[in-house]
Formats: sequence, structure tokens, C-alpha cells
Amino acid sequence: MLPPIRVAITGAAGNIGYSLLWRIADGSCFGPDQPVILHLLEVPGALERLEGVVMEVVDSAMPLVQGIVATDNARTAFDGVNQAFLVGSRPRGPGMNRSDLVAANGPIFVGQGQALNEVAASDVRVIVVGNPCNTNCLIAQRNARDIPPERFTAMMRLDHNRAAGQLAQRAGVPVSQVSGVAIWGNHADTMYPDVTRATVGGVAATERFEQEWLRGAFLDTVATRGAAIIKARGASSAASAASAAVDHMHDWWFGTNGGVVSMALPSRGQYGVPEGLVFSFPCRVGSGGAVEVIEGWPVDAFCQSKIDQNVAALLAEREAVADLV
Ligand code: NAX
Repeated sequence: MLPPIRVAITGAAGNIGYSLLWRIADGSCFGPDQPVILHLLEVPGALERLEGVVMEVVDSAMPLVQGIVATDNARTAFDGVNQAFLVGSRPRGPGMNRSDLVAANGPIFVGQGQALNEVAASDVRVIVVGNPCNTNCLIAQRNARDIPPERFTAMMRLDHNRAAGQLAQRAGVPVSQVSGVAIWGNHADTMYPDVTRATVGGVAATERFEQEWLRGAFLDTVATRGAAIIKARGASSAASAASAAVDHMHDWWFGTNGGVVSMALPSRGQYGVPEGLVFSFPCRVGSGGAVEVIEGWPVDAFCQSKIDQNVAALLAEREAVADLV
């Protein structure tokens, strides 16, 4: 057995947390030989619910779980953590638009960024899931001045997995036969699922499917999938979001073996995206966890227009939280 790693999950008593905890505890994320100490953060009003969740984790008798910290204090929650899943944030309420949500959730990520900066382990890696995740990630990163910016990422993997799932369904093949999908931009309905380099059952997606579908129903389905799930299920995506967070952190931990994944990370100006914006690019992860934005990806006029649209949206979000970053 390896020495344990400390894994923080914020919003641990929420819907995503309820799926995520067990996937981390059963070794799906960091491997079957990697013990974990779970650090669970909630707001004071949800501590009793969190206590119930902790009881269930104990009752699951998970051999990899070597300790549980449950708290409403960010400094306690992030003390010594190596991996941080920032899931907790305020959901969008009735009548709230995106900028209201940015304004409501921004301050949470100021405090959490500062707490990570002060007490997290020196190798900490962060995924921000709580929406608007790209801008929340930017805020956390800017408030954690001593942590290298590339340790902060936002989750685009659900969009990535949704795109792969749609291609597989359309072709009637298992999703394991889909590769090379990439999501550009913001986790919002402007994001662009790009299949230029995707293959499905060994055939280029651009040959297998009509362009009309790829730029029409496919795009719309992926972009509006969250809303479709809320309509059908009466609740927002939870298990699929937890699964995507596990995929993201698993691939960051183990590497992608040359495969393409979509991660939002602070731009270094790649593809003309303004420096610092937390933007999703096609990425690879090397062994050792170095995330590399893939260079030389073919960007046609359609893709460029989508990149521009997402840059504009993220610049507007950054402007709305200028006092927090
Ligand atoms: P829930 O409302 O079920 O759970 C959120 C939990 O976070 C609650 O228990 C709440 O008490 C807690 N919380 C709120 N503020 C907190 C704070 N400051 N510190 C610690 N905990 C806090 O939402 P859930 O369905 O779990 O979704 C969580 C977040 O994920 C939402 O912001 C949601 O919009 C976002 N999502 C992001 C996705 C992505 O692809 N990036 C997809 C799924 C999901 O919509």
C-alpha cells in the first residue's frame, strides 16, 4: 500500500458529492492501491447532512479510506490536501442570469483560493466543478498566488464525455471506439465540441457523419444536455458529473497515454486565447502529470468563430469579477 493522499471535496453533502465520494473511495480515481484521507467541506447549514454522508462512507467499509475530516472551515478542509475537488457553490436560482451567478459564487472562490494557498500540500492539484466553473477557477487561482497556475483546472470533461456519447450512439458502437474529441471554451452553451480529429470505430468522424448533423443537432444536443437532463429527471446531472470529475482527475494523475482530453486551464496565449483566461483546449497529460495543450490543432473558420465567441463570454465574466481577481 502507498502512503495516503489527502483529497478535498467541497459541497460534499450535495448531489454530485454523493456520487463522487464513493468513486474516490473505491479507487476509481487514484487507483486501487492508493489510500485516501477524505477532507469534506460544507456550509454550516449542511453539516448535519454531511454527517449522514460520513456515516454512510463509514458503513461502506471502504478499505482505501484511512480517515475522514468533515468541516465547515476551509482552512481545516484544505490542510495538507494533495487533490481538491471544488464542487460546492450556489445553484442558479429562479430569475438569475449567468452574471448574477458569477457575482453570487465568486466570493466563495476567493476564500477557498486563499485557504488553498495557505494550507494545501505543495503538490496540490485543483479541479473546479461548481459553476460558472471556468471563472470560479480563475478566481481561486488568482487568490492562490503561491500555487503555480497550471495546478488549477475547470471541468469540461462532462461536455467531452457527452460529445463522445453522442457520436457513439449515432454510430451504434461502444463509446470505447470513440477518440480524439475535443471541447473548446467555456462550460456553457457556447462551448464547442470539435470532431476534426475524432475517430469513431477507426473512421474519421467527419467522414462518418454528415456535416449538417455535426454542426447542427450534435452541437445543440451536447450544448444543451444539462437542461435536457433537468427537464427529464427533474434534477441536474449528478452521477455523470461526478464520473466526469473522476475521469478528469484520474487522467491528470495517471496520464492519457497520448490520448486527447478536454481540460480548462489558465491560457498561456495558445490559439490566441488571452493569457490567464481559464479556457478549455484539446490536451494531453504526460506521465508525471504535466498537462500539455496540443499544438497545431487544425482550426478552421467555424472553430475560430466558436473560440472567439467563448473568449468574448469569458472576458465578460472576468470583467464582472474584476474586483475578485
Ligand atoms: P447541490 O446544490 O446538490 O450541492 C452543492 C453543495 O455545495 C450543497 O450541499 C451546498 O451546501 C454546498 N455548498 C454551497 N456553498 C458552499 C461553500 N461555500 N463551501 C462548501 N460547500 C458549499 O449541487 P450539485 O448538483 O452537487 O452541483 C454542484 C455544482 O456543480 C453546481 O455549481 C453545478 O452548477 C455544478 N455543475 C458543474 C458541471 C460542470 O460540468 N462543470 C456539471 C454538473 C453541475 O451542474
